[in-house]
Amino acid sequence: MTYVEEVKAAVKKRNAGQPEFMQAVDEVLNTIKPVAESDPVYKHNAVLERVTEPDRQIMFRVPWTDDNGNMRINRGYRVQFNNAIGPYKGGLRFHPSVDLSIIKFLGFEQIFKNSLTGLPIGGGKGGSDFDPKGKSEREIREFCQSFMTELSRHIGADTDVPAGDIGVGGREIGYMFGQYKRLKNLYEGVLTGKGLTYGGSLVRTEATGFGLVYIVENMLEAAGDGIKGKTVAISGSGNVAIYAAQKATELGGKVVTMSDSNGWIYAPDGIDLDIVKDIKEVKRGRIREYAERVSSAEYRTSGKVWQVKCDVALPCATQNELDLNDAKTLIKNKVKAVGEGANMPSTTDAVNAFQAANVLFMPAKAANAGGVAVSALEMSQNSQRLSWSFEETDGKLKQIMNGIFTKTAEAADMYAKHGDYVSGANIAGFLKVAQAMISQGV
Ligand code: NDP
Ligand code: 2IT
Repeated sequence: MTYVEEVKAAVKKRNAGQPEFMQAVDEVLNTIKPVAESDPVYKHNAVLERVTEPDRQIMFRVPWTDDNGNMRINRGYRVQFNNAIGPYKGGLRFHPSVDLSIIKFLGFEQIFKNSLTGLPIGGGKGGSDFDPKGKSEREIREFCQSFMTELSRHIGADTDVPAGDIGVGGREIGYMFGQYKRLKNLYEGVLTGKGLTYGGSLVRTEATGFGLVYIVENMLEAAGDGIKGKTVAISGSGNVAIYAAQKATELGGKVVTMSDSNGWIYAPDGIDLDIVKDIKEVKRGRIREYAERVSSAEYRTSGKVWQVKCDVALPCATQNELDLNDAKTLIKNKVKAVGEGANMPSTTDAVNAFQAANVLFMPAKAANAGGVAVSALEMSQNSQRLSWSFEETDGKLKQIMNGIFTKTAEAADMYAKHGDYVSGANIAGFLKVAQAMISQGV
């Protein structure tokens, strides 16, 4: 058995019942074979065994009371995966589907994504199976405070810096920051994605979606093309989807779909984002309401956004939302480029199908790294006790995405195949972390 196969088998045995984590590990290990097996230094230092085993996995009980006075219990998680190149960094997800497998897949991906940004941040992820949908403002606040009461023991501005993810936005970060400050008597940049009046960075809200479109534009340009004039299908209607749609529109694309977990909208003339923002960011409503307000748009509850003919597809909702059938439909409809805004939104079969059909495909680790990159810029600003302007921060984001594209493309050319950005991102991300781990001897 080769080194990679040995480690894959051992990880599988040790982590039975964690399908998403295994999916993420298999993808990384399969693609880094050309480097991990070309030099005995990796096996000698057990680098693959070490990088697939979190430094620490924290699970805790989160008690809170609902509006009827009943006590409710959820489970909280923080997986501190790897801090070879900086403090643990990664989001918190509040969604009923959250379990250890999901948090570990996200934390594992985060190691390589954060490495690709070129900034000094390690990998971690956390969250809870708490469902924020339908909860009152008071219930959300109490849950966030209770969650932070335990989490605060494990994090710190130089230790582990969480941020948002699904179900965790500016409101939740605010409540958690307030509770941390109260418990620790410390005003420090322990969370990113904070409000602009208390240490947040301009562009953090937009960063993941903007960064996604910047790198998709880089990828199209390298193929002599661009987003201008393209029809764009987007899934999701949360933070990433909204700002991907905004930037794609600003660059001359036409965004025709968005979705949530109940259904999706098709707007053949292009989506009006002011209306989406009002529904989602202000009223916390459902995407269905868009079609109630815009008569030319349709709302559908069967099928998926991927059945609409498009040139560019940006999955921005959740893991494994785009499967082989969806990939086949997109390929049949002549999709040119796919950029993953969500983490691991395409199944392994779907990724293989896109690559076999020569569709330009930018994987999540590279494509959605803009969010965590601006989080790292927020950490820098907090340390300096300064705030940078929107233009300056957006300029840095653009530069970082450009750098990620270049590193990814070069690693693909050097170790895999021209245009194989999946291998390129995994290899470029891995090399830096592996070197740091070997140098530090732990
Ligand atoms: P939000 O909570 O703001 O939005 C999530 C969107 O995806 C909503 O429209 C939601 O619909 C939909 N969605 C979530 N889960 C499911 C599901 N199981 N089935 C169908 N639809 C679903 O989250 P974000 O926009 O922040 O995150 C979206 C993706 O981007 C995630 O994969 C996240 O990990 C990734 N990401 C986020 C970053 C960030 O900075 N926020 C950075 C990098 C990656 P509904 O409202 O019905 O639940
Ligand atoms: O998946 C991700 O990169 C995020 N949810 C953002 C993490 C962060 O620390 O900003």
